[in-house]
Amino acid sequence: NVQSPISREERIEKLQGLGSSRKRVEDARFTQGTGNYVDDIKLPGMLFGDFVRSPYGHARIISIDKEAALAVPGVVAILTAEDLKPLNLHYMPTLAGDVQAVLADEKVLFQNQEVAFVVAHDRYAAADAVELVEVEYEELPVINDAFKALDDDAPLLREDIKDKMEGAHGPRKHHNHIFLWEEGDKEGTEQVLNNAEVLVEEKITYQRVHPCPLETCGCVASMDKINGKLTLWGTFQAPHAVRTVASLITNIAEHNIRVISPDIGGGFGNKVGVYPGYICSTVASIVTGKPVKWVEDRIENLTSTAFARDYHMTGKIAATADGKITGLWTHVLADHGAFDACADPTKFPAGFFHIVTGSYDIPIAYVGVDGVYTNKAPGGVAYRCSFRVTEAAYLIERMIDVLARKLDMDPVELRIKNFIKKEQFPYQSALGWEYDSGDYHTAMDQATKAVNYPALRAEQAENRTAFDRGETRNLMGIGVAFFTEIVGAGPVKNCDILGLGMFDSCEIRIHPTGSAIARLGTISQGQGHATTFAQIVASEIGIPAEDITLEEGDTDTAPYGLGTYGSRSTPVAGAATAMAGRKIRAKAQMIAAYLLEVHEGDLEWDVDRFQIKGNPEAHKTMKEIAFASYNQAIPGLEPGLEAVSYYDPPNMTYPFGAYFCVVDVDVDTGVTDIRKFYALDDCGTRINPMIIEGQVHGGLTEAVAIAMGQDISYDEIGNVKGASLMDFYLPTAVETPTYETDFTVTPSPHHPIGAKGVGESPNVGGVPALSNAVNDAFAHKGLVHTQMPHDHWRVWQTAQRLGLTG
Ligand code: PCD
Repeated sequence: NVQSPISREERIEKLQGLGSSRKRVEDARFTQGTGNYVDDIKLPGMLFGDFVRSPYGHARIISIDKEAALAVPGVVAILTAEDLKPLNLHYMPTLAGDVQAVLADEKVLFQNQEVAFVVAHDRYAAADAVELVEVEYEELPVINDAFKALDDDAPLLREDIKDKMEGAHGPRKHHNHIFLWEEGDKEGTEQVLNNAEVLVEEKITYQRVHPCPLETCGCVASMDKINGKLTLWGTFQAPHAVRTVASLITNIAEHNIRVISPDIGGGFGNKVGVYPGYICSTVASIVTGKPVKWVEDRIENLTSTAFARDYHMTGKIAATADGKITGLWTHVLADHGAFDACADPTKFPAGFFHIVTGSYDIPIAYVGVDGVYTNKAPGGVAYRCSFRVTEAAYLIERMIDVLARKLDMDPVELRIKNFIKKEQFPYQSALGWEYDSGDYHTAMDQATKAVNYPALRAEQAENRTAFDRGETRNLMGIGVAFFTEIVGAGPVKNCDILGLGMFDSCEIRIHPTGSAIARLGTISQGQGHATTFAQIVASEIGIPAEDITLEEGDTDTAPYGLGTYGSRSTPVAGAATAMAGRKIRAKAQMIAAYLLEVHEGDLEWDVDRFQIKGNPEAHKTMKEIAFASYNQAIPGLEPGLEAVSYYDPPNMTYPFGAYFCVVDVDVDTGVTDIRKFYALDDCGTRINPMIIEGQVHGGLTEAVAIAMGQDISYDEIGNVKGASLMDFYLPTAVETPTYETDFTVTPSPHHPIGAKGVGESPNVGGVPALSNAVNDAFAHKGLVHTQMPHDHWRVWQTAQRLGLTG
């Protein structure tokens, strides 16, 4: 062996492994318009599908007349529930154990519900024909207020299950009731509340919002009748699960179905569920023998595919007079819309809402969640949060501020006083979670110093005096939030979706010349997996990241995995990647031992090679080992160098963060300027700091969107408001504030490289930080809580209610 020409530092640098801000490899194609999205797929003879949708929120379908529509040149077929019935496909199972109408059967239950599917030679003919399908409706009374859904005289929404008083999650107590889900110690908590020195109670609503990926949902279904194979390209965040579900509901053998998620233009939870468009396109392809494409427009996306939140929460906190929290009681009235299509692990109909004790050491707690049906679109996805964590974080972080006001205590001080301490980890929460790791005091300390918190409060005091003297019309608000996320679903023993355990996978193949391909069960939607997961492989096996191709999303080639949502890719598939890398390294060590004629135990790993302990000159690089594995007959070893790992995480990971936000509210206009936003995130070991920063910026911008404006509401006759980007708030660069990011590193003790998820954290922490800031602006004027979104109109109304407007 010759002396290595480059230094050890240079060798590390060359790998671009863990911790390197490697540039995103996918951006060359994204920024130059050569991405391959679903709508870019064009197949010979391809047909186009489009939906006839209900204009009513609740109505009986009297008749459907297709005649005029069928006469439009280019129209091939029109499907209705009647056509799907013989195939038993007019209803499909939802992820939450309910069923959802694929095409409305006798009744429509929300505005823009799918009623008929027109298939034509081009998009235009399909759209023309949609206009000509004549549906006669008889309007029925609408319920869009979750609080009225369980009234005795509330109209019956779900006729299809009216006699089914046992739902997927236990007994239903009313015809519009879905489930009651409870966790914790109800009686014990109530006792603590009854004896509390201090008690606060607040009703806090997290409004209905909608993830708004730039690319809407869509698919192309292509049934090849000759070989019996169905190929389904689509905007799927969980391609393998889609394949299994498609097989179960169509009875096409699973090996005859190939699901491909091509490039995806943002997911944010919107692309987890199964939508009628996928089923209708598949049926239409089977019927016509042609490929069929269906792609939603923006209004269809905002009004019919999965919504998020719509949680009406009540929180009660018991505390001692000096601010030690002694108990937390919560109830949620969860509005699930017309069908329960929430995307949560099967055993958790309210997702991970029971992380609601947050970052605090609360000895006793109770959660009760009642799910109800209303005349709204189905869904209930984790819009940039891990299964209802953002609702939980919002509730506890607002309630802590409410308690701070009651005690006349500083909200930062109150948080610090109740934090789980470093030495308490792993920490068992009152609601059953085991927090893997955390160091909250250090993070809060770093954050308060970074923003100079005392100076901000002093400035605010001056601002308030000036306001009262009439010298300014702006009120300064300071918002703090300290959140704990729970990501990486998750242990197969308690997390599954439709019976599929939530493990994930990675397969790595090293080629003879020392480059590699890695395939994962996850699917990037913009997160940059091709960049970051190659970095994990690089650090584990010593091959430069640029020599590793990363592939996801094709069920014919990728190992089975449960997909990308709930910030699970890094905690689960990222762990599988490290483990697969370690299997390869173990075999490489045997090969190196053979080549160097020593015992395996005499070797040590160093960056990109095995070297003889105490004699680093004698070594074999991974590149040399890779070639040898294909070139030499090594006694006792199979040729080749590859490995696969299916990883079932022992626990979830618990990233956390300290966020500060400063706003200036103009009381005469309600215009709220986000003057400062500081975000400290701890996601354990950081794979790519640049990507993390991008993830934090993106998540914070979605937090601004939600806290400051997004709202999917309905009027009393069932019309959905916020159905287009004219009404639904999507911040542009103009409204987006400047963010300061920061970090601490508390590695996950059970993850092979210590990494936790980060993609969702900024949304989980960002929303309460913003809302707390707006509420804080008015705190000295007697405001305890005002509902989101804090758009100009609502903020102005608050100012007016408090008598502050001119
Ligand atoms: N990372 C790093 N480090 C660490 C962590 C992480 O570096 N420590 C990175 C990774 O690798 C990636 C990212 O970062 O790349 C992220 O990650 P995560 O956290 O693990 O996550 P994922 O799984 O991958 O993903 C998911 C998420 C979610 S969930 C959401 S909503 C969103 C986020 O992601 N989405 C999106 N982000 C994003 N971005 C973009 N661009 N796009 C999109 O769509 Mo859900 O549940 O679905 O609601």
